[in-house]
Amino acid sequence: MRICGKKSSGNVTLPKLPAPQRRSAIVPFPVPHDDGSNSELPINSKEESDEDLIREAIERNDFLNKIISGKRLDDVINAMYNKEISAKDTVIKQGEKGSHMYISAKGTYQILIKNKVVNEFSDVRVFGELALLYNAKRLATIKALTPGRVWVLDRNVYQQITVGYNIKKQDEIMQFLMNNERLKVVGKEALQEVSGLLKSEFFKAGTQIVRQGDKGNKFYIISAGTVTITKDGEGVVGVYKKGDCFGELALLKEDCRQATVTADAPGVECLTLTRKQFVDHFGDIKEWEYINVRPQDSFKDGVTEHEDIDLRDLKIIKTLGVGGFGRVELVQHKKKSDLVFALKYLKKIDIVMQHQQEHVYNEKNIQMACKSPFIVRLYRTYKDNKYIYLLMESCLGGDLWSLLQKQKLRRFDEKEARFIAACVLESFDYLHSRGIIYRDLKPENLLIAANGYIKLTDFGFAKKISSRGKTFTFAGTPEYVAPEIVLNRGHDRSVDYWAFGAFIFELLTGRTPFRTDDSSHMKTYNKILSGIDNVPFPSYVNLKARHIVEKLCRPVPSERLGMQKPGIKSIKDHKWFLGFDWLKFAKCEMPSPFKPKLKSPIDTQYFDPFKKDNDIPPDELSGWDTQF
Ligand code: ISQ
Repeated sequence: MRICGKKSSGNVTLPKLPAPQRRSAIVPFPVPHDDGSNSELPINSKEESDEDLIREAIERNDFLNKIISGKRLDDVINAMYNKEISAKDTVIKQGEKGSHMYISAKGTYQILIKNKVVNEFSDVRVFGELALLYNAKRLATIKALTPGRVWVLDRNVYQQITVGYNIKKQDEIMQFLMNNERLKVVGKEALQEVSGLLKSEFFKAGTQIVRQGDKGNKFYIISAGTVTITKDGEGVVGVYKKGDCFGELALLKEDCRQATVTADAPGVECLTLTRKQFVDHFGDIKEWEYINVRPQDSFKDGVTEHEDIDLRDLKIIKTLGVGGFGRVELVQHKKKSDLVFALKYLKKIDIVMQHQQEHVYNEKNIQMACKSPFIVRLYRTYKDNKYIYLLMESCLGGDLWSLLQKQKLRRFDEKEARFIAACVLESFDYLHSRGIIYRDLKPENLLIAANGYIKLTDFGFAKKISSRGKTFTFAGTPEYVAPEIVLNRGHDRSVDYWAFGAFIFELLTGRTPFRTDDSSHMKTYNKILSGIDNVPFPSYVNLKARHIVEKLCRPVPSERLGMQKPGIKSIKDHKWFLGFDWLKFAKCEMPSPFKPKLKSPIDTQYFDPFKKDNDIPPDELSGWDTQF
């Protein structure tokens, strides 16, 4: 296969990968301090040589050196504690869920997979680091051969460090902006968007950051250090310190700088925003008051359909799918045979054991409120002692994942890919305009309806974004997660645009750009952090397609296509969609290339057969599900 990369093009063979399997999402775990509350960070004092050992081990680790640096590295070093290990101790056990990362400081350790020794080490190294991101199962056992010593970091502490740091940083920037007389008139919401656009820049002592008389196109906030302000003929007229801003007029118009601003020793760090970035995001405004953030649509409280259907009115026809917590059955009304639904049922005990109550409520509340031809309808829910049930619209054309596997070249042609991408974009438009992010885009979560249009389902990770505008829980399927999720920086709707870029790439090539063969997903996360510019594109992917993928998978969330002033319209207007009739499409009047050939309303030919589930879960009676 011919591949062309950014810097080189030529004959490159893609590495062979294992047979495709439906991909599971990471089950999100509640993040402490998501609300910004910040308890004291633990400090475990240690010798300087121990600090150096930890620092070097983290800096040598390919993944950790991307996610922990600067002040956070100091906090991590301070927080790590010492644990003595006896010979034969098991430090981590394969299959168990881990919540600690380790650094070996002394001793010899064996690595075992399925009880077989596969390797041995006595050097200083990091192990178990995936546990910092989420509740991952250990992929190997690490057992001490000799007495030893390890340094330990708890996930909760790591999350406290990263989330706390990011929230504190965001709050500090907001303070800077709100304290500015000119800026504060636009209100908190708009300034929150401004804060997301800022970049950090360092200026050496003596640098003239702006020069009197020059044309200005950048705005600055001092985040560390001081600057001296001078004016021709007047000399020094002031000194600005941390939190002070200059050049804000440059965001509204091409302005002549009124003074010269010079960095004082030992240098100054500023948060900056160019006029172009500002205009891309907010449009060309003339006065500060006119910065407006997009108003959110509200969910319409329409008539609830099928509210009167009782569980006992339904009979099971066939299993359509089996997932993490339960199954989906095709069901038919016993008396009114034209009423056919998909009934998803989830084991309550599993939901409680994995702390997923909030996510199941999100699924119910969000999906039930959605009425869009691009989203699977959820009509009502039921509960009993063992299960939660969701009564949904049936989509009997199968899922997009199966359809992708069945394609001759295991990929869609451009016209087909555009049709599918347009369906997803309409569903995102609907959700985002109501303040909801989806967070788990992948072909496995898309179903083909009888009219051949694609619909989004599985709202377990969907979330209404809080007024802070960001959420911190690790959520999503590894190949699709955006870098800010891996970095724990907090995320917003821009993660859906990143995933959308990866998804278009997958439709056109049969694989996501960040996929690797690593079952722990560490290599995938490394590839995500390395960015789309390091991903080779097959030569059959044309330049327009490549361009839209690269614009969606930008590392800086606010720079992704869809995050600027016109919002999602700028994706619809991208040249890859040139000539696409969005109006006809939105009315479902465009013929679909995927219309299934269904023989009856209960034809399940597009679904694989599944074995019966003979496991009867125990009752779960804690009462968390009163609102179901
Ligand atoms: C609707 N129709 C068919 C299959 C389904 C699977 C999950 C959710 C909804 C569904």
